[in-house]
Amino acid sequence: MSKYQVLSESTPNLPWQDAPKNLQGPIWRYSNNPIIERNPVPGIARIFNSAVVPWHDGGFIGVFRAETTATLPHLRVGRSADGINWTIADRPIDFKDENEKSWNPYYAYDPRVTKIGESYYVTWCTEFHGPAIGLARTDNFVNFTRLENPFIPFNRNGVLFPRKIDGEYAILSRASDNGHTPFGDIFLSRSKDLVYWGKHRHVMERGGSGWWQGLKIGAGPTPIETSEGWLVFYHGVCNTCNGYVYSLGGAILDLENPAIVKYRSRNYLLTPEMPYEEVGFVPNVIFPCATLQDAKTGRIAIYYGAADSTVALAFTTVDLAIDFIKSTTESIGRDQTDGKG
Ligand code: BMA
Repeated sequence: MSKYQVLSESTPNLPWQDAPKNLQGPIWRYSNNPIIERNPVPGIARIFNSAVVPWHDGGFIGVFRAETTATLPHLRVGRSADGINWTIADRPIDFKDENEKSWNPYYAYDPRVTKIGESYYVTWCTEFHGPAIGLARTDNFVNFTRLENPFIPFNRNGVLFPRKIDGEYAILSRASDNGHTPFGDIFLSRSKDLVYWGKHRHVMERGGSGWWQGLKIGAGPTPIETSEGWLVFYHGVCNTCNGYVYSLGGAILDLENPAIVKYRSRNYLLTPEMPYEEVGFVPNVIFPCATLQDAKTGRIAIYYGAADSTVALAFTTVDLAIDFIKSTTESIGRDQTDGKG
C-alpha cells in the first residue's frame, strides 16, 4: 500500500523494472535504454521527445517526434504491446481542421498526449510564424482534428491537465523566443472551450535554488493527479560554457489551483550521466514528455528524449517521487503566489 495515491486510471501492465539496490535518487533508468535507437525507420534519423498513453487491450500508443534525414521534425503515431518495443507509422500524422481540410504544420515537435474524458489531445510545438503551441484531438489515433492554436507565438512546452479544474480546461506553457530561448518560466492558462484561453498565472520561475534549472524551465509530461497534488515532472536547463544541460525536475501543484506550487525540489531528480544522454545530436539532454502510472501499485514509468537522438525510459514510484520532492523543497519564495505577481 503506498503512502500517496495516484488518482487516475490504472495501468497494471506498464513497463517496469525494480529499483537497483544502490539507488541514489528517486528515479532509475531502464537497463536496456535507449528503447528507440537512431535511424529507427527508413528516412528517419532520430526519434526522441515523444509521448505515449495506454491503449486498448493492454497495449500502448503514442505520438512520436520523428526527424527526417533533412533534419525536419514531424509527428508520427507509434504502437506497442509492451510500452518498450514500438512500431512507428511509415508516414506523418495527417492533420485536418474542423472542416476536414488539410492543416499540416511545416514543422512539429515535442508532442504531449493527454486523455481528457474519452478523447486524446495532442499538444506540440508547431510552426505558426515561429514556434507556438499546436493542439489537436483524436479518438482513434487515425484521424487528428486540429483546434485553434491556443497562443500567439512564441511559445513551447504546452501541456494540458487531464481533467477540467473548476469547470475549465487548464494548460501549462512557456513563453519563449524564435530561437534557443535563453530564458523561460512555466505559466498556467485556462479555457472553457479549448479555444479561448485566459486567466494566465505564473506558476514557477527558473532558478528555484538550483543552477541546474537556472536558465529556463518547461513543463514535461501531463501532470499526474495524486492525493498530495498534481505531480509534475519538468525539464530544467543550466547554461554552461559548453552549452545547455537539460535535467529532470519535480514539483507538486495544488489540486484545485495549480498556479500554487506546494513543493518544488531544489535538486534535480535525474541529470545526464549515461553515454546516450551525454553524447548525441545535442549532448546532455534529458527531456521528459510522458509518463504511465498505475494507481494500484503507485508505479510510474517516465519516457524521455535522450540527447535529441533516442527515446529512453526510467522508473519511479509515487512515494519515492513525492517524498524526494518534499524533502528537498527548500523555500518556495516567489513561486508561492497566486500568479498575479
Ligand atoms: C529545446 C527543444 C527540444 C530539445 C532541446 C534540446 O529547445 O528544441 O526539442 O530537446 O531544445 O536541444
